Amino acid sequence: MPELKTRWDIFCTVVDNFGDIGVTWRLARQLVAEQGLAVRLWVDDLRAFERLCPDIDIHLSQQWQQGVEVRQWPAEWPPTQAGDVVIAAFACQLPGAYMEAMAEREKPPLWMNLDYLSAEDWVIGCHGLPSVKYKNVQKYFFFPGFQKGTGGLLRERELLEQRRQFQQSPESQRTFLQGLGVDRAPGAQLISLFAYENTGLASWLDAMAADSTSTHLLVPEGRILGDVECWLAEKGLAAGAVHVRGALTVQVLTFVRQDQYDRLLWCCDFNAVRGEDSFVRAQWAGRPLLWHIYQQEEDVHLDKLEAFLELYVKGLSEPAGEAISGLWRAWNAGEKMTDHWQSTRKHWPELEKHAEKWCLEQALQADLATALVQFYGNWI
Ligand code: TRH
Repeated sequence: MPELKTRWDIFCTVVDNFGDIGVTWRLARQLVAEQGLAVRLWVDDLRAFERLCPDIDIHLSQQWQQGVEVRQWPAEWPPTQAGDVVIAAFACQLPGAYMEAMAEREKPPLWMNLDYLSAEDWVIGCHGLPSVKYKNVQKYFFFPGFQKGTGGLLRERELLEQRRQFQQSPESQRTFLQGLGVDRAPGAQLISLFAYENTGLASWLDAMAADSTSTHLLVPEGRILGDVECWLAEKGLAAGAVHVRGALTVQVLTFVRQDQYDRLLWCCDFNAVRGEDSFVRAQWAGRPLLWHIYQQEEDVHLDKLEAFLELYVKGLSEPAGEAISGLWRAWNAGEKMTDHWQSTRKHWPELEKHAEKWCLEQALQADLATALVQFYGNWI
């Protein structure tokens, strides 16, 4: 008799942006491809999903994508058997009828909340602890993280090897960029920009335009575009637009597929990223980065920013650490970037080496999908 696969249900409500679906889709794919599990991904907003994965048919209530059973999370919940493992992403509330189905199982499922990523120390103490209980079903906290004792980061098994091969092949990079309509100007540094609205952008663009080195800035369509338009004094920017100001070329790209976005990051010398998933992917790119953190009430996001910086600058010389921290803090406060960018540029070779080292150190931890499977293995 063939062995029955463990069945995992992942629930995702798209609060805003792409991080919720970005993380859960990546996790679901990896659990299928690398752990051989049967995964159902319940998503309440297939339109957001479609942006990351254009193969999604937004009209279907059930479809298979890369081995993952994708289910539209309907307002009217259908009778459904609960899985062996249930993941509620980012504290989303499961349908009441599904909770009943969990409680009705002969053996209750492992129920976990996959939390937001944070580098704060308290995460280590809370990772894996029991949370609330529904009838006989116990929920557990599962925290991603950068340090030992956390659930780690999402990282596909072949990711770093694929990245290494791609970065060693100028031909692959050229072909990929050409596919996006990008012709990298010789000698220009390539920078990608994915961020929320930011009042600091104009000063950063000023600095790049006035620089002695030329820069080719690639901006996938999104929330930062309004600030780019203001700076260029050009309305209605759309994919394909290219504008040159001094040493800076600004090019707008279409929002690419999630797997292509990795390649874009791997091509660039520097990546401005945001939220959660792109932030992690930029770290796996092994290149210096700038993080625009997702703003939270009472500025709690600033503690998260500081906690990450504290870890990240370890191993950097003091001036280089101060330069990159200053840049990140200014960006997240929407402040003037000019001086911070110049200081960062001064320490470029050190920051480049450090980005690769940080990536390899992080890769020593078990990846998040493996850690989840190990957690389940220890629990049964
Ligand atoms: O979209 P985000 O701002 O998502 C945020 C964060 O996750 C935040 O923590 C959360 O609270 C909030 O959503 C609700 O940034 P993030 O996490 O980087 O997600 C973006 C996803 O989009 C990521 O999976 C990469 C993907 N992407 C593409 O697929 N193509 C693209 O062209 C770009 C720019 C991104």
